[in-house]
Amino acid sequence: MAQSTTAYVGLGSNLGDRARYIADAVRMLSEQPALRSVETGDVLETKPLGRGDHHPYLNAVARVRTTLAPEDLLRTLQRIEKGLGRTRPEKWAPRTIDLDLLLFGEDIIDLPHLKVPHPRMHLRSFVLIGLCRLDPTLRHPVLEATVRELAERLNGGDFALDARVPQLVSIAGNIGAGKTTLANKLSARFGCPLLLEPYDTNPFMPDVYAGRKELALDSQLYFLTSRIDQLSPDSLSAGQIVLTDYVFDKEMIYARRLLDERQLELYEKTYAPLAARVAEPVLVLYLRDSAEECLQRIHDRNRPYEQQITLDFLKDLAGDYETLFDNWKNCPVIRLNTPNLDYGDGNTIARLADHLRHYLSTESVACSSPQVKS
Ligand code: A4P
Ligand code: MG
Repeated sequence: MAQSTTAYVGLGSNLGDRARYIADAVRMLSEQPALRSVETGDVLETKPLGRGDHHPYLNAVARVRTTLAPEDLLRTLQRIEKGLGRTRPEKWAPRTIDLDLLLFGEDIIDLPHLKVPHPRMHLRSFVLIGLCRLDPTLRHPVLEATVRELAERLNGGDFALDARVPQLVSIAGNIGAGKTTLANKLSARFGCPLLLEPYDTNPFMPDVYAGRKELALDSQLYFLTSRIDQLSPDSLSAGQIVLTDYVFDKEMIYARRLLDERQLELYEKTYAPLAARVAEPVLVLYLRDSAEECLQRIHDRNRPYEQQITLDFLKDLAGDYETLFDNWKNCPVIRLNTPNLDYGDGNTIARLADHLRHYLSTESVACSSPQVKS
């Protein structure tokens, strides 16, 4: 008897009687002699991704057991699409039904007409949530993460890759979490520019950490203006991978912690119009570690002005970062635990870089030779 495999199919409809097309497609899947145990999760209404002017979709995910080879399963899906009136006037045109092969066992397939896992599934909550309902422990064989972990990175959002914007990857996390070390390793791996925080050149910061609160506003404005320079649309090219060892939004976190009420009021007025002009990251890497470990690293690296930093301050910052990324809607966030990262092992960095590429548009990416700007 032919061996059977568990495969997952994404269903989408945004034309005509959408619920009917989804139900008919599920019925037609169940009627295929080579497909067994067809199960579907909930049908979700979703905003049209990539083409905001289109009608909303109904999306669902189905699990099937099949004895077909992956290419034959794709042909079966295309036959069902045709039977339900699917035409292909242009890419991403409204469709009565779209059937995508999401996963085929643990197979990785890279043929011109068939890519499995589906190359955009990890960017779509409506796919990942559907998969989670069927089996949250299911693993993505390329990204080496469960569908539940992949869904958590999206915070309920759906994302499309877009080569028209800078492919800005921001590394975020507490002081001493290892952001700059990771940023250096990844930029060497990608061969792409790295924008570093101007930590050592901020003339006010040592005094602020030493308790001179009246200079906190100057210090914050110094950071703000340098970040605006680094992240202004004039400094970055469309499609180019760029790394930063900070996330711009940390500015408000630090401002709220370090400024008094009057300073904060003035800062917020300056911040709002400038913040509207900076490039948004397409991906955040959020490095997490305990406040105790971060403090230990701060002591070990022994920058004189940082030695005043207290454990309580680091705990407060850690809480602020958690809140920021619990509510983050702008792009996927990959949470990494610093203790699990072996920076010395080239393989760890190579694998991480390979995974990250799936969150970036690599279409016509102009990646220049490595360069460091601060
Ligand atoms: N192909 C390659 N790999 C696969 C695969 N794993 N499964 C080839 C299915 N087909 C695969 O597909 C184009 C070609 O991809 C086929 O010839 C096939 O050999 P298509 O279905 O003809 O065209 P499409 O639908 O425009 O492309 P695709 O890849 O299905 O698009 P997507 O990525 O599914 O995007 N917004 C919401 N809210 N919900 C949606 O479902 N879908 C799209 C379409 C856009 N926005 C959406 C949704
Ligand atoms: Mg399709």
